[in-house]
Formats: sequence, C-alpha cells, structure tokens
Amino acid sequence: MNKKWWHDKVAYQIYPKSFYDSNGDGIGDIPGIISKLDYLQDLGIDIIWLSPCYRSPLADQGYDISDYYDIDPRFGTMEDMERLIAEAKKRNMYILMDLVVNHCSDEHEWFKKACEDPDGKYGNFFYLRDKKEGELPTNWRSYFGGPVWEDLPGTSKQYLHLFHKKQPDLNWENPEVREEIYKNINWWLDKGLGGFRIDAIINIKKALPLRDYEPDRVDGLSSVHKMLADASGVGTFLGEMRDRTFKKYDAFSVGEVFNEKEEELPEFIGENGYFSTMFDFNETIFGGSEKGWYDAAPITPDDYKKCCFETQRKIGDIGFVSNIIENHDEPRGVSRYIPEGDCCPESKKMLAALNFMLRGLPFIYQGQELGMENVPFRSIEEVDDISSLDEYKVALEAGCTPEEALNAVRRFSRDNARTPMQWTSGENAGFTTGEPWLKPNPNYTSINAASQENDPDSVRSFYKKLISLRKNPEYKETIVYGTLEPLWEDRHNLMAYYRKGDKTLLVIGNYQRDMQSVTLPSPFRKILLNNYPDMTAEGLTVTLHSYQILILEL
Ligand code: TEU
Ligand code: CA
Repeated sequence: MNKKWWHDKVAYQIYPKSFYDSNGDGIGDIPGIISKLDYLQDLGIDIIWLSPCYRSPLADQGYDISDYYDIDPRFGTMEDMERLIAEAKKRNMYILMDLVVNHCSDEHEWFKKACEDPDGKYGNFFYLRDKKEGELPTNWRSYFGGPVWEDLPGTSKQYLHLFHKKQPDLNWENPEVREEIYKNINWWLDKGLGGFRIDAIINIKKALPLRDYEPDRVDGLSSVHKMLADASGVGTFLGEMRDRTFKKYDAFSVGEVFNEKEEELPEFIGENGYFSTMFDFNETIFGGSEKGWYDAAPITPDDYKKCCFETQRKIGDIGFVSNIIENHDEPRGVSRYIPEGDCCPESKKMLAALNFMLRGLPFIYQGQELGMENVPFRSIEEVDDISSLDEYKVALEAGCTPEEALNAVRRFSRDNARTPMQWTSGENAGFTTGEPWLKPNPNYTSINAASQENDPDSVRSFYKKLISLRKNPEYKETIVYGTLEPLWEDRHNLMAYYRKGDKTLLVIGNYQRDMQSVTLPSPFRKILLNNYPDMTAEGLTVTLHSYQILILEL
C-alpha cells in the first residue's frame, strides 16, 4: 500500500453549533473553536472535520447551504475561518470542511433564479417536473418524511428533495452544476484546507428515467434506497470530481457512503479511489428497519463484534476505512453499544480501545473522548432535530403510544450527539454564558472536560493514551498498517484481535459485566494498555475483570 500523509493521523469531528460559544449568543462559533485548538492538540488530534458552517438558514443545521462562498454570521466571518486554518496549521493540524453538494438550500440564489425562470439556465440546476393534479412525479419518501416532491414557488412545476423540502437536490447530470461545484471546492482548497468530508454523496446519482418503486409503508411511498440501488454510474461523477479537485491538491477526502457494493470498494477507496477513505457504518445501520426507528433491533456485543470484523474483512488491504463510534447523526456510542445499565468509565474505555485499534483512520466525535452519553429527553418538546420529529410522528402513526414513540427518539435521536460539549461543571456546561440553543445533558456536572483533563484515570486520559500509542514510533507501523486478525471469534461477549506488522499486538476486550478467562496463544512481552490498574494472569491464563480491555505485545 502506498503511504499517504494522512494514514497515521487521528481525526476529530466538531459540530460547530454545539462546540464552544465565544460571544454568549448560545450558538457555538469559529472563534470558539480557535480557542479550543490547544485542547485538541493536547489530546493528540491532527485532523479536524467541521460540520457545515457556510451561510445557511439552518433548516437542517447547516446541511442546507445558501452560499458556498460565505460563512454564516452565527458561526463567524470568513476572516475567522482563515484564522482557524492558519492557527491549525501552526499546530500541524488540518481542517476539513463538510462538502454538501447533493443539495443546496432553497434560499440559494440558484434556486431563487430557478423559481423566477424554471425553463431557463437555473431550472436545469435542479430536478423539476410539471405539476399534475393529484399525482406526484414519483412515489419516493424523503429521508425526513413525506414525499420528495414540493411545489416550486410561483410556477406550475415541482422540485425534487431527497432530504428536507428546504434542501432541493442539485442536478449532477448538468455539467454546469458540476463545474460550479468543482470551482467552489478548489476555491476552498486554495485557502489551505486539508480536504473535505463528503456529505450524502451516493444520492447524487438518480436512477433515470425517474420512476415509481414498490411502496413499503402505509403512506404508499417507497424508500429512496430502492431508487439508489437501481441507479448506476455514480462513479463517473465521483472520478471526475476527484480529478478536477482533490487529486491536484493531494487533499484528504472522506466519503459518507452508504450501501456501496462490495465489488466497487477498490474504485471507492483503492489506490486512486474516488475518496481517500470512507466511513464504516456497518455498526450504525445494524438492526435498522424499513418501518422506522421504533422498529429497530438493539445491537448486542456479539453483533457489534461481527459488524466490525465484517468490515475489516471486506476492506482487507484494499484501502483505509474510517472508524467511528458516533457522529452528529447518531446516538452516543457508549449508550448504544454498551449493554443497558453498564455504562461506566471502564466499559467506555473498552469500547474506545476496541474501535480505535481497528485498522483504519480513527475519528472521534466531540465529547466522545469524555464518554458523553445519550440525553434523557423527558418530552418530545425537548427535541429539535427534524429527523427525530419525523420518526416520532412515524412511530405514533404506526400505533405506538407516545411513550413508546419517545423511547424510539431517546434511543436514536440525532440530538443525543448535538447537545453542547460538556466543558465544565459550571452553568450550561461551560459551553455558553448565554442561553444555549439546545439544553446540555444534565449529567454535565459529573461528565465534563475540566474534571477529566488532570485525572490520569479519566476516559479522556485513556483516549490520550490510545492516541499516543498509535503515534508511538515503536508501534506506529503495526497499528497503522498491520493486518487485523480476529481471535476467539465465537466466544460470547468477548472481542479480540491481533494487529500484526513488525510487532504482534493482541487486543482483548471482555465485553460483559462478569469476569471471563482466556488462554493466551503465547506469552506476552508487555502490557501496552489496560483500563484497570492490574491484570490477573496465571501462566497463559488471563482472567479479565468486568469490561476489562488489554492491549498486549506478544
Ligand atoms: O446524512 C445523510 C444520511 O443519509 C443520514 O445519515 C441521515 O442524516 C439520517 O438518515 C437522518 O436521520 C447527511 C448528514 O450527515 C446529515 O446531518 C444531513 O441531515 C444529511 O446528510 C443531509 O445533508
Ligand atoms: Ca456564538
């Protein structure tokens, strides 16, 4: 495998609105991020992905962009953004922006011009169809609920939106649209960005001609996934985008790719792939149901292990996958992947190490390093996220009681990850001096950065140790490039694997409350990491404590 500048790095995702508010308006901002760069550097972070902070009506929290060349005033100014890039550079850090180009905002000037003259140049920037009374162009259900078609204001046409109605889909079939997008990407790369995280990118290719699919819910609509499975040729767009933009800059790109076909992996992330890497969502989609969140199956430790190993096998040495425990669209990983009632510093550290030591690029989502947990929402009024509000409605319509519907939201709400970063035990978790746009998780009094930074046994300190292990010159080669081989794969509630390179490492996690013994295949030389002060061993037999994780050098 040809080595790339980003292979041995550690990445961190910031959700700007909830990271740190520098001016007391209750909304996190870029100057706030700049003031926390030292915190991130201390942790060992090299690459920072910012969720969108372009000009936006924030209908989907910035994933609806009205000006790709501007920063939303709520997040700061272009000067702030340039300063962030420069300050990061001083610390040998790279900034990634979020590339949201499947759709723009209905407040973007392209869309406004399309409304004024739907048959003109900008009409062809979108998917427009003539409106027919009592009939929609297709029966697809948008990701956020309801049909994907909406009346184009002031015209006799309708436009397509796979996401919210304030997120009209851009017509990638139109070369002028693609030119505009590449121009913008290069404009940002010229400013010194390290690259991009690429949003919802599989959606850019629609199956043409547009047609209906089998309905899958009582609303008579069909999931967008059916259409996407039927679409082919996205690679032509992705390859063109790579060649016209990222490649020229040796920029880093990480794709938000769902449902790629296994045989296409080399095209996506192999040598000269469309992207540098893409996220592994195998764990996050596990148990998902076509019916909605209320019907989703929980994931057990054995399932979690299976999902991780499945991805590792699939990718092999084709390329580099990006590993996550959570992101801004998912519940907190510790609440999801640790059996109920067992969330504690030990189990959080175990999960961290199991994920972090996988082959690939580790991404940490803000607050994950503190072990931040899901939010105990008391009512749906406390939820802001459009996706959660839709799923609540879907659950009620399917016959759930309000409590059952709220439970589904508690389990999966995107707001679980969007509450303010917990900096201190002070008011509003130290996130803002004003009124926060979303209430902090009440557990900030016990889970916060200030109390963990100087505690050698904190979850944050454990993350720091994991990061320094990955960067330790003695083990780096093995951890970054070594192969991954599962061990004792059929053992219940145990996840173990080798990392083999110039060293042989063994990661063993006791994924349960009860103790459990294993017999090592050979004696170990050194304990590289342990979430307990001790390790119980007799000869080759090791008895692991509740949720104990060991990284051993054999
Ligand atoms: O997400 C794309 C996506 O397909 C899902 O993860 C989606 O957010 C989820 O099904 C809703 O519960 C990306 C962004 O990460 C997400 O925040 C945006 O809302 C979405 O694209 C639209 O830009
Ligand atoms: Ca602010």
